[in-house]
Amino acid sequence: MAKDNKITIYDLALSTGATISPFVWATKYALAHKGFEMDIVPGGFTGILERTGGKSERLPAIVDDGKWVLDSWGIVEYLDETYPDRPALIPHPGIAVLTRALDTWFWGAAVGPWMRCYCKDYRDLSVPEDHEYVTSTRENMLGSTLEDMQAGREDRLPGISLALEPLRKALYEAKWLGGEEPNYADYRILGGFLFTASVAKIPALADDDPLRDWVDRCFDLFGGLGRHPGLFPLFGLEQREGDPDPWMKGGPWGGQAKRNTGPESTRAETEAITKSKAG
Ligand SMILES: N[C@@H](CCC(=O)N[C@@H](CS)C(=O)NCC(=O)O)C(=O)O
Repeated sequence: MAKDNKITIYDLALSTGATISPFVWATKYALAHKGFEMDIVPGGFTGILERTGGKSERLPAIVDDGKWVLDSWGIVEYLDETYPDRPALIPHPGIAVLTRALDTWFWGAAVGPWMRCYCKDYRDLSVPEDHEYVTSTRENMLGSTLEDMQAGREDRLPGISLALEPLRKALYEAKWLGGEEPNYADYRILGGFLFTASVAKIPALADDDPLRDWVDRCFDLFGGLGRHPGLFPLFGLEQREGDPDPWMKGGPWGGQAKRNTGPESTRAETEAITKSKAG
């Protein structure tokens, strides 16, 4: 299988040449993690069915020495099953379960809301022949014109950023979502950040966001796979007067996150919560 160590992947890209689809991004990282080179079939939104010879109207799709595999999760399962001697994407079945849960939360908290903040840029950046298709399908999906949906995004971006606290918390304590090494949990979530970077004409996250270290390290993996010149800077969101902090600066995070190592470690919190209101 995988002649010359190459697997074909059907891309979904913008006029900048950058991949837009979070699923395709995650799949590119998955192929690189398995040590494969990619033979990339370029293209945008329209004509996927024709490009894939009627095999699929959604991407990613890969072809491994003539064998078609569809769906980002289907591809990950195929790669781990077919190439067990190469680094595992899902080293334990529990990682798939937790990654799906994390991914579902992340789409609701960030990818969907970011889509609504950048939907007009998304259409404008797509290749010209995609404009009409992207406009009509995304307006149907979002239930509004792209212009109306995107308007007022400056008021929404800080709250979306703040909602990413679970990821920050996880990455304060571990180098990767995979622990000591990255695995598909990292690539799956990273796909949403790369999607956003492909359309973010204004930054989504603050310069000093603690997630920046992980995002940068992920972008640098595999010879800088995430450093496509068509991507926009994700960091640089300015805090305007009245905006909430874009991330939880200094905590406190309470009992759920703080490790109890004895009374010394909880004294300040105990004092704060037992302080009489009148005093
Ligand atoms: N379950 C599929 C979802 C793939 C999917 O929805 N891809 C979108 C791009 S993000 C697509 O191909 N859209 C084509 C279109 O909108 O016409 C997977 O995980 O691969």
